[in-house]
Amino acid sequence: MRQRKFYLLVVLLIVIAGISLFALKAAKTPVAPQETSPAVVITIDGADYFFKPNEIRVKKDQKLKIVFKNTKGFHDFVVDEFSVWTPQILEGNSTEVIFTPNKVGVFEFYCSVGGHRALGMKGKLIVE
Ligand SMILES: [Cu+2]
Repeated sequence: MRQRKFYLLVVLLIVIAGISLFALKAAKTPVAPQETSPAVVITIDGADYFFKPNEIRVKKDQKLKIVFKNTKGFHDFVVDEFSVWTPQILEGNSTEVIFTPNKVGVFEFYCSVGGHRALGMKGKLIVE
C-alpha cells in the first residue's frame, strides 16, 4: 500500500513537471515570426492620364513597397501578373501595396478606372 502511494506520487510529479515544461515552452514561443527582409520603396504619382515614373526597374525576388500617390483624378495601380491591385483613390490621397515580383520579364502596370489604361495611364515594371 505504501509502495502504491509512492508510485502515485511519482506519477503525479511527472505529470506536473510535464505540464510546467509545456507551459514554459508555450510562453517562450514567439507569436509570429517577424518579417525581416526590408522592402524597396518606390513612389509613383498618378494623374489624368499617366504615371510618373512610367518605368520601374527592379530585381526579381526583391520585396517592393509601391507608394501610389494620386495627384489628379480618380485612379488605382494594378499589375495583373503579380495580383497587385490597390484601392481606387481620390485626388490628393495615397495608398500602398507590398509585393515581391517572383518572375523576370516586362509587365505592364496600369490604372483600371474607366478607359484610363487606353488613354495612356500605364507603365512598365521591368523585373531583372
Ligand atoms: Cu486612372
